[in-house]
Order: sequence, then C-alpha cells, then structure tokens
Amino acid sequence: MFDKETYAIRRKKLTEKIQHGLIILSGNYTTPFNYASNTFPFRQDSTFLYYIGIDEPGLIALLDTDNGEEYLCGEEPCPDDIIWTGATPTLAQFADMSGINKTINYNQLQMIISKACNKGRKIHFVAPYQAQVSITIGNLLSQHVEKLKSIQSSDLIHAIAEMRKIKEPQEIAEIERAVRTTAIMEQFVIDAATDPACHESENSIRAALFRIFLKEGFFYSFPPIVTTHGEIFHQPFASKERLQKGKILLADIGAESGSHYAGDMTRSVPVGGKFSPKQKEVYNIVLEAQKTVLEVAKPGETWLNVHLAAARIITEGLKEIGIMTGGTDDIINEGAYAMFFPHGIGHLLGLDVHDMENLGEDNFGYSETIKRSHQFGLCNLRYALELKENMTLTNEPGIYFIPYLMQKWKAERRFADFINYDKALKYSDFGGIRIEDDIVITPTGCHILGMEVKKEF
Ligand SMILES: [Mn+2]
Repeated sequence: MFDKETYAIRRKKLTEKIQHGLIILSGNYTTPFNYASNTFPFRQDSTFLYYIGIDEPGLIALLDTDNGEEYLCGEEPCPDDIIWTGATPTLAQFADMSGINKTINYNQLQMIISKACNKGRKIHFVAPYQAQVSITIGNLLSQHVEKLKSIQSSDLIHAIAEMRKIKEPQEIAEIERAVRTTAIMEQFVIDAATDPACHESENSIRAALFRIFLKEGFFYSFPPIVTTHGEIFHQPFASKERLQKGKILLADIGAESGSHYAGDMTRSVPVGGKFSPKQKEVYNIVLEAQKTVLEVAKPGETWLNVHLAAARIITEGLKEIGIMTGGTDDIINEGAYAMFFPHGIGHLLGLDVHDMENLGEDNFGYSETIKRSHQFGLCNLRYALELKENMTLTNEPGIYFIPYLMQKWKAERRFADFINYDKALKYSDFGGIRIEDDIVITPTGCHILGMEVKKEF
C-alpha cells in the first residue's frame, strides 16, 4: 500500500471529475472453492486498490462528490473471526490507512443510498464482475443484477480509466518489481529448456515458476502458460511428459507484486538449445517485429499504428519465406496477415495484467474517431488510441501456425491471392512463437521495464 495521501489525492481528482452524486467503489469478497470457509485466493478489485488501497475482503467505499464526505463500509471482525484467522485492524484503522475518516456498517450504507435515490441523486458505480458484489450492489440499489450493466456510470468508467492509464512513478516502480520477478521466471525457463540434457516437463517448469514468485511473497498475474503448443493461446493444461528436443517451448508468464501490480512476459525457447533453420527464420521475423515496436512507440503515436507497423514486418517476413505473397499494403488492409498473427500487438499493463479490462476496453481503448475493427485478428487489439508518457504496455508480436485455421481458410479459398497454403500447411506441426516484454512510454519514445532477458538463440 502507498501512503494515505496517494489515495486521498486520487479520490479528490476522481470526485472533481464526476462533480455530482455518490460514487460506490466496491471491494471484492472471498469466493468459495468448494464451501464457504475454503476459498480461492482472495484478489482485491483493482479499482478499489487504486482509490482505497486496502487489501481486505468485504469492504465498500462511498464518496459523496457534492460535499466531499468519504465513508468506508464494512463489518467489524467478530471473536470467532479473530480465533480462526487472527486479529485484523478494526474498520476505523483500515479507514485511517486510506485517509478516510468515517466508517459505517452495511445498514447505514443502505440508508444513505436509499435517501440519495429518493432525492433523485445520481449513484455512480461500475458493473461488477464478481457474483457477490453484483448481489450487494443490486440490493443497495434495489435493482436486478442483470440490469446493473445497463445502468452503470459511463462518466465514472471514463474518469477511472483516464487516471489509471497514466502511471505514477511509484506505480511504475511497482510494475518494475513485478517485471523483474517475471524476468527471473523467464530466465529459469530458458536455462531449463535450452539445456541439451533437459529433463523438464511443462508441469515441472510450471512448478518451479510457482516457487520463484511464492518465495518473493508474490503471486501470478494470470495462470502461467507453459506449452510446446504455442499456437493454442490459452492452452488450458500442461503436460507431465518430458520436453522433446527440437520443439519450441512457449512460456507466457507474469508475476504480480505484493501490491498487485502485474508483469507479463513471453519467451519462445528451443528445447535442447538450438532452433532448426526453419524455426530460426520464423523466430527472427517475430524478433524484428518486436524491435520495430520499440522504435515506433512514442507519445502522440497511436497504438493502432504500432500494431500495423509490427504487422508490416510480419507480412514482409512471411513473404520472404514464401508463405505469403502479393502487395504488403493489400495484405495489411485486408487483414490476411492475421492468419499468422491473430492477436493485438499488446495491451495496457498495471494493476490488472490486461489493465482495466473489466471497465470495457471499448470505453477507454477506442474513441469516436478510432473505432474497434471488425476484421479478424485486428478486432482483438485491446487498446488503439494515442500513447502518452507514463503509459505501460506489453510488446508481444507472434507468429502461429494454427492447423484448424489454415485448413478452414484454405477450404474457403479465403485470401488465396495472399496466402501460399501449400507452403503454410507444411508448418502444421510448427506450433507458435511469441516474444513479449513490458514497456513504459517516455517523453520521446519508450523503454523496456525490468531487466533484459535473452532473446537470441
Ligand atoms: Mn500479454
């Protein structure tokens, strides 16, 4: 947690932007694993962390933008809680850590909100993603949970996103800590997988990664992806079979710091230590695309243009090895490259690994002038707008050979002028390659966060 002034200043900025009405900022609850007292690891809501900072379940903050009053709502621990889980600070002590001087219980919160509703005052909130929070907000507002999304406050969403997307120096330092631990994890993957006598499996590598972040008192920012099937983006399982020499092991992993800032890196590594010439050709294209992002990303440039600059390198590289053919501009305009690069070049990174995804990417990542594309691949770009100093993002180009997609598009004769299907299908057992680092936008360009991790094999 940062000092209490940090949170007080952020809340003041937020209420000034909103001007009228009440703002509800709900924290998360613990979620049962198989029964109420055996829970999934608790993860606080990131917007609550940003404005309140308290990493404790079952809290709600209420901000009155008309008179500046701030309340922290929660229940005091009962003797049973203290016996089972140890003494925790009182509600007043929690409130004080965040610079809030009024505490209320749930009934008092209900009364304040009902009164405001009766007076026709606006109640600002963000539609919850956690079931228990939905039920609580629904009860407070006497609204059905299904309706919450349609009555959430778009003013609040825009105000939060505008603040959270530009990182304070203390936030960048925290992201850097998360990225440094992530880099140590990637270094482990590289050392283990490139060993000519590699005895590891995907599972044993994952187990070792848990040890690295848990030892730091950190957690993961998303469940680690460690797979020789890099073409399956969110491979749900890992294998306990020994890694096969000659395969490419893709490790997309992220540590989350104690204060819940995320790291997110990917390395694609030759099992046994050496890429085949065919693998190396594709790898070098991805590497060049990644370097291009570092040259192009700067304040004033749109992230959409950065994506397209990377797509151009990938297209030209694939043309050089005979997988694509035709005019580069046409391939990019029509989106044919996305057969091999079907995701965005990167996303905002912060308290969430896909920062603020729960606020709705179209609400802060796109605008009236830059609307989300409907094109296959490009539609997955999570942020498209102008870059500004102190924004933190991932830089993660990739090339994948997805047998299902290649066969489907070939049968449809889709982009037959641009894709050499006979050649592409020869890569059906290739897998996928992605290289990902985290960057911060500086006054004149950008630089990589954390420490350099080997990329040349
Ligand atoms: Mn990422």
